[in-house]
Amino acid sequence: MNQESQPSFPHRAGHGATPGLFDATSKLAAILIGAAAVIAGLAAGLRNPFLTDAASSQGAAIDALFSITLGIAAVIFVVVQGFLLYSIIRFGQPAGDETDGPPIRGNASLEVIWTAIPAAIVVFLALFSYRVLADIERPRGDEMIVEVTARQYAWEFYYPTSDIQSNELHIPLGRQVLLKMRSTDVIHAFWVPEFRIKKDVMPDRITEARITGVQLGTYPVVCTELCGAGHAVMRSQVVVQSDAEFRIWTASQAAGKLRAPADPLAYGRELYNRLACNSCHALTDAAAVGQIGPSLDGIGGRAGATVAGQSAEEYVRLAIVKPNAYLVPKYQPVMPGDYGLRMSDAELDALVQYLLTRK
Ligand code: HEC
Ligand SMILES: [Cu+2]
Repeated sequence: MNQESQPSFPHRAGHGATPGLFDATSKLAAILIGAAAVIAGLAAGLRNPFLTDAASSQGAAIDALFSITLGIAAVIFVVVQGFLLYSIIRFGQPAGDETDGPPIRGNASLEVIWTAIPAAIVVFLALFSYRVLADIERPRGDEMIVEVTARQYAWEFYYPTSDIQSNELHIPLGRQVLLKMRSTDVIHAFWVPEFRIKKDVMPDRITEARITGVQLGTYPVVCTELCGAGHAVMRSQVVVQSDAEFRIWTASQAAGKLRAPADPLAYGRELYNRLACNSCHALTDAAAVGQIGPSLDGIGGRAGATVAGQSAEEYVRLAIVKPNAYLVPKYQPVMPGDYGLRMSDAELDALVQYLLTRK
């Protein structure tokens, strides 16, 4: 053993050996950096923008699993790093010491311990995960079914019991909802970050997810499977409402639906007001007083004579679905251009026929 040989660190050559492995300044710097990292970590952990409070009961169970896993990982991290740090300080090789360490041939009890503890942790986490999964997938008594259709690039929610179709998901607080999901084209994925629920939506099978909103509010529904050019805008929202609010919403949706027109006149009148034609067009029969567009009293009588070559029916239909194709003189082109998309063909027919009766 040659204790007088050159230090093994080339950059120290010629400066003589520094006593100890670290000098006081680098020790202080290491401690400060470590302390700052711990404080930043705590701050980020307490105000984690990626993990807001879970708004579903399933989310709470998943968060509990996540916290336990994170907690175990944190303990292991601290213990391992602690031993590492202790070893560096306690057994670090002094500068200039080039002797060999003592020969070690393994340590049976140590190896048993560091095999047994992780094995126990893995088994515990597997059992815990299984329990959480079984719990969040267990049907409660009176779950409400919502059929979810994903298509490039929109979500659609259908309530079979009330025969309601909506592009927003509304659910009553505290009631379990079973989502039966299907795609009409490619693979999408249903995700509500605040609910912690993420599930693929496939074209060839129905996938299911259960959600129970436990916090009133509106949360984003996100498609989280790259599904094409419009993937980023494939979003909707889920509204968790009180029972009463949910019933009002259901009633308003049901009222807005196409009903078998018992009385075509009454039906046309209802469509006229529901589609907000009344806000712009006066019409005595519908008690409408709007002033932005021309009054539609007598439209059935004059429509055939407005544009050469267009029958009364053609004119009225076109005036609704393509309002700017012909502008009534002295009026601004402000009539919405999307009525053709907002109405079913049957609704459009009924509305046109109704207006034609106004002579
Ligand atoms: C935001 C206001 C607005 C709404 C809502 C609106 N319209 Fe109009 N509409 C107009 C204006 C302004 C005109 C005249 C300019 C033009 O021809 O586009 C017009 C023109 C028309 C005409 C031609 C009238 C004529 O005298 O030749 C018809 C028919 C018509 N609208 C029907 C409807 C129906 C049916 C609805 C509901 C489904 C509706 N409009 C909703 C503003 C509106
Ligand atoms: Cu998608």
